[in-house]
Amino acid sequence: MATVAETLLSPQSWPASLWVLLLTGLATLAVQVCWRPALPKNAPKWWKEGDWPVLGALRFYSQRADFYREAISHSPSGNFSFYVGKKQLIGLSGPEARKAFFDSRDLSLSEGFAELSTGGPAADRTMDNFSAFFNRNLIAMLKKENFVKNLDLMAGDTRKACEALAAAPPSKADPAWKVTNPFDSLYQVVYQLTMRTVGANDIAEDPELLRKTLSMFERFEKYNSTLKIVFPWFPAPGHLLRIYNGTRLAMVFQKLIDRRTKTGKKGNDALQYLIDQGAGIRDIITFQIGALFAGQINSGINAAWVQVHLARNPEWLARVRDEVDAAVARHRLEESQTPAEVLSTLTVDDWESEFPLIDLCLRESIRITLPGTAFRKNVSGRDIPIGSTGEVIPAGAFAAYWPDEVHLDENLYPDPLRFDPGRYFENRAEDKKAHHGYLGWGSGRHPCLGMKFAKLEMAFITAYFVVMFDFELSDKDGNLSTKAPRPVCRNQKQAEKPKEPIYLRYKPRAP
Ligand code: HEM
Ligand SMILES: *[C@@H]1O[C@H](CO)[C@@H](O)[C@H](O)[C@H]1NC(C)=O
Ligand SMILES: *[C@@H]1O[C@H](CO)[C@@H](O)[C@H](O)[C@H]1NC(C)=O
Ligand SMILES: *[C@@H]1O[C@H](CO)[C@@H](O)[C@H](O)[C@H]1NC(C)=O
Ligand SMILES: *[C@@H]1O[C@H](CO)[C@@H](O)[C@H](O)[C@H]1NC(C)=O
Ligand SMILES: CC(=O)N[C@H]1CO[C@H](CO)[C@@H](O)[C@@H]1O
Ligand SMILES: CC(=O)N[C@H]1CO[C@H](CO)[C@@H](O)[C@@H]1O
Repeated sequence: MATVAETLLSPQSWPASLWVLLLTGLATLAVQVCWRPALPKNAPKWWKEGDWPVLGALRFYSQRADFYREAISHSPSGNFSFYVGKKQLIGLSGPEARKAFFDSRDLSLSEGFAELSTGGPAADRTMDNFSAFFNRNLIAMLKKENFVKNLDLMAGDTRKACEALAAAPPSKADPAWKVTNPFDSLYQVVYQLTMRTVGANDIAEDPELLRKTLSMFERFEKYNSTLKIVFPWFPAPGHLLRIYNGTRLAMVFQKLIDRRTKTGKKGNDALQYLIDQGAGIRDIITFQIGALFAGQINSGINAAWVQVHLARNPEWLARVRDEVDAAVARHRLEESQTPAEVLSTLTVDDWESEFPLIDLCLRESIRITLPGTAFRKNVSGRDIPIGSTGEVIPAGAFAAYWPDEVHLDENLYPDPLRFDPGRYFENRAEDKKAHHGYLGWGSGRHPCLGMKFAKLEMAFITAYFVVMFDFELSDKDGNLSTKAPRPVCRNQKQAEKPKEPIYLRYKPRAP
C-alpha cells in the first residue's frame, strides 16, 4: 500500500474522494474570503462607486473626504452603505443621523475604532472589558487632584522647554532670529506632559528615554495597514512592522515595571497607579500605548497649529498676549519677577479660568485641523433606526460620521477655513447654531475624556510661548515667510503633522 506521502506527491493517482475534499476545501476558503453578507433591505442604499470585489471601498481609506462627499451627494437620503472587506459600513449625514450617531447607547466607540482604524480583531467580550478598564483608569489619572499634584512639574517642563528654545543657536538667514518646527518642538513638550500624566515619570524625566520612546511611538503609529483592516486575519507586512515597533515600546514599560518590582522602589505616577491596582502586565502595557494614542496625537498637533495660527493672525496674537500679560500682572508679587517666573506661581484654578481666549484658539484650531471620520459599531443585537427615515444601522454593522459636514459648513461657520476664534463669542455662537454643531471634543455619549488635560497643556504651552517670544512664519533657515501654510488635507484619516514642514522663527520678546 502506498504511504500517505507517496499518495500526496502523485495527484494523478488521487482517489476521487480526495479531489472532492480538496476542491470543497478550496471553495469553502474562497467563499469565506470573497463572500460578503448582503445588506438588509432597510439599510441605506449601497454606494458602489469605487467598490472592489472582495476588498470593498478602498477609496474610503485613500481619499476619505472625497469619497464621503460624493457618496452623500449621490444618495437619496444622504445616508449610504458600503463595504470594507466583509464589514458593512453605514455613512451618515444630516442632523437626524448625527443625533443617532452621537446619542445612541447601542453604538460602541471602542469596537468601531479598533476594527476600522487599526484593523484589530472583531471584538469579543474581553475587548469590551478592556475598554471599561481603560476609561476607568484614564478618568482616575485625569482627575483634578492629579493636576494639582503635578502642576509644578508640568509647568516646569513647559518653561524649561521654552528656555531651551531661547538658548538654541541662531538661524542661518538672520542671527537675530532662531528657528523651530513646532510640530517637533512643541509636540515633544506635549509628549513629556502626557508621559507625566498618564505614563511614567522615569520616562518624562529622562530626555534620552523621551526621545527614544517618542520615536518608537511615532513609528508604531505610522505603520498602519489598510490590508489588515480589510482582512483582519492577514499578517500584512505593514502590520508586522507596527507590531514590532509597538513591542519595542512595550519592552521599555516592561523594564520599568520589572525594575520597580525588583527594587521595591515605587514611582509616584500613573504607571504606579496601575501596578498598585493589581492590573496585569498586558493590560498595563496596552493601556500605556492606548493612552498615548488618545493623548498625544491631537494635543501635540494642535499645540503646534495654535502657534502657527497666531503667527498668521497678528490681531489674535495681540489679544492672547494681552490675556497672558494681564494674568501675569495680576499675579506678580515682585517687580523683579520675569513673566515666566510669575506664570510658574499660578494654581490649577488660575490656569483653568484665566485663559479663555487660548481655549477659543484651541477650539478653532481643532475645528480646522481634525479631518477624518468617527466610527461606531452596532453592538446592540438590534437594527438601529436612523432617525425617522425608516433606514437602519444593521446589527453588527459600523456607522461612520464625517465631522467636516458640520465643521466646514458655511451655513454654520461662514468662511469655514478662516481662523476666527471670535466665532464662539456669545454674540455669534456659531457652534451652537445646530445640535451637535461642534464635534471637536466629541459630543453626546462619548465626550473626550482628556479635554481638561488637553486645555491645561495648551494653556501652559501657549502662555509661556507668547509671553517669552515674538514669532512669525519662516523657512527652515529663518527667512521670513509670507506664504500661507498649506491647509490640512481633508482626505487625511486623522490629524497628522503637515507633510510640508512649517517653521516659526522666534526671538526674545521685545520689552
Ligand atoms: C486637542 C486634543 C484633543 C482632541 C481634539 C480630542 C478629541 C476627541 C474627540 C473628537 C473624541 C470623540 C471621538 C468620537 O466621537 O469618536 C475624543 C474622545 C476621547 N478622547 Fe480626546 N481629544 C484630545 C485630547 C485627549 C487627551 C489628552 C486624552 C487623554 C489623555 C483624550 C482621551 C480621549 C478618550 C479616552 C476618548 C474616548 C471617550 C469614549 O470612549 O467615550 N483625548 N477626543
Ligand atoms: C440620513 O438619515 C436621517 C435619518 O432620518 C435623515 O434624517 C437625514 O436627513 C439623512 N441625511 C440626509 C442628508 O438626508
Ligand atoms: C475582564 O474580565 C475578567 C472576568 O470577568 C476579569 O477577571 C479581568 O480582570 C477583566 N480584565 C480587565 C482588564 O478588567
Ligand atoms: C534664506 O536664507 C539662506 C541662508 O541665509 C539664504 O542662503 C537664502 O538665500 C535665503 N533664501 C531666501 C529666499 O531669501
Ligand atoms: C519599525 O519599523 C520600521 C520599519 O523600520 C523599521 O525600519 C524599524 O527598524 C522598526 N523598528 C523600529 C520599530 O524601530
Ligand atoms: C489604513 C491606513 O490608515 N493607511 C494609511 C497608513 O499611513 C499611510 C501614510 O501615512 C497612509 O497613506 C495610509 O492611507
Ligand atoms: C441595531 C443593530 O445594528 N443591531 C444589531 C447590532 O449588532 C448585533 C450583533 O452584531 C446584531 O445582532 C443586532 O441586530
